[in-house]
Amino acid sequence: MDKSDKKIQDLIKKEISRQRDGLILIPSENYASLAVLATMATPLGNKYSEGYPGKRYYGGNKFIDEIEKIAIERAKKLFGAEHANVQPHSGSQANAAVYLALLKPGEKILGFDLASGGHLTHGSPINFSGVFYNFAFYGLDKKTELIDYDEVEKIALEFKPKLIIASTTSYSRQLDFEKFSKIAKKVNAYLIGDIAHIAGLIVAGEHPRPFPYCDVVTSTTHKTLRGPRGGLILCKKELADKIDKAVFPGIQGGPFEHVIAAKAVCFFEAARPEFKKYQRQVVLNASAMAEEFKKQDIKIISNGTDNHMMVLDISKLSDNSKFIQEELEKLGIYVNRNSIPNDPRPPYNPSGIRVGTPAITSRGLGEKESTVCARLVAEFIKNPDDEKIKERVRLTVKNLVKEFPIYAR
Ligand code: DSN
Repeated sequence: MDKSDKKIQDLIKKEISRQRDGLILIPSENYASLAVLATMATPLGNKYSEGYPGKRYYGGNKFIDEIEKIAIERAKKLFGAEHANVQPHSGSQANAAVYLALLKPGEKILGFDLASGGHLTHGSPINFSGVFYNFAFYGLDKKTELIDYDEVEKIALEFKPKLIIASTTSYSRQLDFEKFSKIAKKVNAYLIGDIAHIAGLIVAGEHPRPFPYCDVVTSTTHKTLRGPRGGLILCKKELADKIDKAVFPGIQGGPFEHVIAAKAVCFFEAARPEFKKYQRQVVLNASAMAEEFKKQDIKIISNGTDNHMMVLDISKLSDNSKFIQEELEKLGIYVNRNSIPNDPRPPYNPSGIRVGTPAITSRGLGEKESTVCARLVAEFIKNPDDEKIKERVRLTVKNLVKEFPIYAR
């Protein structure tokens, strides 16, 4: 590696140390394997490959075609999909391509409310989705804080969307794709499963599969799937052509072939038995955390978790989730502040804290340690000025990252 750009080299080293020396509880983050990281750092990124395998607009794509074909086949097999497009640069791009493929501007989409568990690209007015399409939203039942499928059906029957989105950006319970599909069929809408968060769980059998219920599935590859930063679209055969055209030339130009190769490596790793074991542990760890938060009287939205994450409602304990997030960061614990359903507070300083277990599980922490992490976070939230608690957090983080190293020096 060229060491002449010392400024950037130093900052990269510092960032690697930060990732090594902290406990990442942000549920959308993870540690990609060294094989995935090495694949991204190859000259494959030099190549222009607009188009698809066997039909490119540039020469020299003989090997790139082979790589992309392998990535596509592995993705199809992993998720039981009829078609895969591995080119989307991110989950947001994947969603943008799906809307472009299936809708005209102004047509109707039924999305999951952002504060209840949805995503910006599911119709937020400050996102392209909310600007270009006509959205209605379903949220969570006020009492149970679960998706109420009867309510979803009621809204769908009134609104008559052309597309319905099922997703879990901050929803900690399982999605019932079959129920969503019945509703979509009743109103003659497409069903899209945005599995960006739960893709790894699905592959490992820790969450029900979206196919055959969804028409299209979008995902990222860097969250529970533990691959490179990127997006993915899977769909039924009859939609393949529309989806491919929407990705290129619809919204993207040259695909990132170095990332596509890394996606192929990630799919290879995700098909191995160790991956199944890892995902099981992710879920067990999240469940252990949830139990401890409950013991500590911290309210969890939806009263627990079935997956890798949960949102803590800290509105009775603090009016400053931003402060909690920033102070925990100083102690070596990374969480992210998050809105809660019907949040009276603004998104920049909302009433919730979102935590999850993919990253700590990648470094080997188990249920015992996850319980310890939850206890520390809970104690800190309840007593943010207590120096003794802060010191305990600092020391425990130091010991845990030493006992469970990642990206060994
Ligand atoms: N930013 C991602 C997350 O944290 O869930 C969603 O795009």
